[in-house]
Amino acid sequence: MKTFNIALLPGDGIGPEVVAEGVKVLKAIEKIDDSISFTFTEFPWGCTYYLEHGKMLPDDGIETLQQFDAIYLGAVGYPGVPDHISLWDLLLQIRKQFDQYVNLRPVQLLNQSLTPLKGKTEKDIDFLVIRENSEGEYAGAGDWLFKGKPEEVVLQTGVFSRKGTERIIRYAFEEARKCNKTLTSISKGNALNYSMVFWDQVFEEVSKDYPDVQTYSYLVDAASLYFVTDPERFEIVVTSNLFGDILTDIGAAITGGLGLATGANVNPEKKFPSMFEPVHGSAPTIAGKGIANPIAAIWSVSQMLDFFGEEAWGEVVLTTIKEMLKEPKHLTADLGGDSSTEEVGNRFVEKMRDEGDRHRVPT
Ligand code: GGG
Repeated sequence: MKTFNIALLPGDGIGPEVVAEGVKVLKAIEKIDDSISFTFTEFPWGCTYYLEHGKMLPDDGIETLQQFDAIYLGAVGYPGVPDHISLWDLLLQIRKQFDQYVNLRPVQLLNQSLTPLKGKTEKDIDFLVIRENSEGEYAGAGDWLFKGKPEEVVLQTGVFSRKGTERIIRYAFEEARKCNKTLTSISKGNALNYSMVFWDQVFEEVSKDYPDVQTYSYLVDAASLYFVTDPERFEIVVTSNLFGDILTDIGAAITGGLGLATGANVNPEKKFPSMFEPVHGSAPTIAGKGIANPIAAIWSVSQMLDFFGEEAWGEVVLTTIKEMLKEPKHLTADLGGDSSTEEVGNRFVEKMRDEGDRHRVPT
C-alpha cells in the first residue's frame, strides 16, 4: 500500500470550499483503489490567521510542511490584509523555501463550447506553460527610497541567475523531448536589455544540447496576441515568472475561465514537497455562498496524482472533468449551470467511479 501524506492549506475566501471537493475526490479514489491511501492534515493558515496572530503562518510553519509529500492549497488573500503581504508571506514563501522552481500550467481546452475563440476546437488549444517559479520579476529585490517625499524612488529588480534560468529552460527542453513536442521561449529581449537578453542567450545555449527539439522564440507581446489568434502554434512554452503568470490568465480566458485553470508548483528533485493549487484567487465576493467552481481545484488533484506517479488516476480525474463539462446544467453558474460547489463534487465522484471502471484502474 502506498501512502501519500498531504498538507491541506485551504486558505481564504472560496479556498476551503473548493479544497473540500478535491479532498472528496481523493477520498473516493482511496475507497476504490486499495493500493493507495492518503492522509490529510489541515492547517488554518491564511488571512484569518494573520488577523489574529499578525502572521500568515506560525514561525515553524515551513518546517512543519516539510514532512509532507504534497501541499494542497486553496486560495490566498482577503480584504483586510494587503495582497502583497498575503501573497508573499504564504504562497511565495512556500514556493521559494521549497525550491518549487517549476510551475506547470496547462492551457488545454477540455470542451469546445468553453472557448470564446471562434472556430477553435480541443485540438487547437492544448499546450503546457512552464513558468519559472523561484526568481525573475518575483525575486522580491528592490527598495523604496525617500518614502512619501517628492523625490520618492521605487526599485523592483528582476533577478535572473545563471542557475535559475538554465534549470527551468533545461527542464522545458527535457519535457519537450519526452513528449516529442516543440518548445517556445517567451521573453522580451528588445526592451529588457539585461534580463531578457540573458534569458534568450541561455535558451540558445541550452538548445544546442537538444538538436532534436524544434524551438521558437517570441516576444511576450507577440505571444499574447498569438495565444488568442493562433493558439495552435504552442505545444510547450517556457517563460519567466511574471510573464508566465500573466500569459496563463490569457490561457484561462481562452479555455473557459479561471474556474478551470490549474497549476503545480514543483520541486522536481523531490527534496521538498510540491504544491498544487487552482490558479484562481480567493474570490471574496462569492465566498461562503457555495457557488464557487471546484473544477480547477479538482484538476489540481489530477496534477498531484501525476506527480505521485499515479498517472492512471490522474488521467481518470481529467477524463471525468471532460465528461462533467458535457453537461453544463450540472456545473456551477460561471459555466452556465445551477449546481452548488458541493453538488458538483458529489456528481464528480459518481462519474469518476464509472470512469475508473471503464479504464480499469487497478483496485
Ligand atoms: N490559488 C492560489 C492563489 O490564491 N493565487 C493568487 C495569486 O495571486 N497568485 C499569484 C501567482 O501565482 O503568482
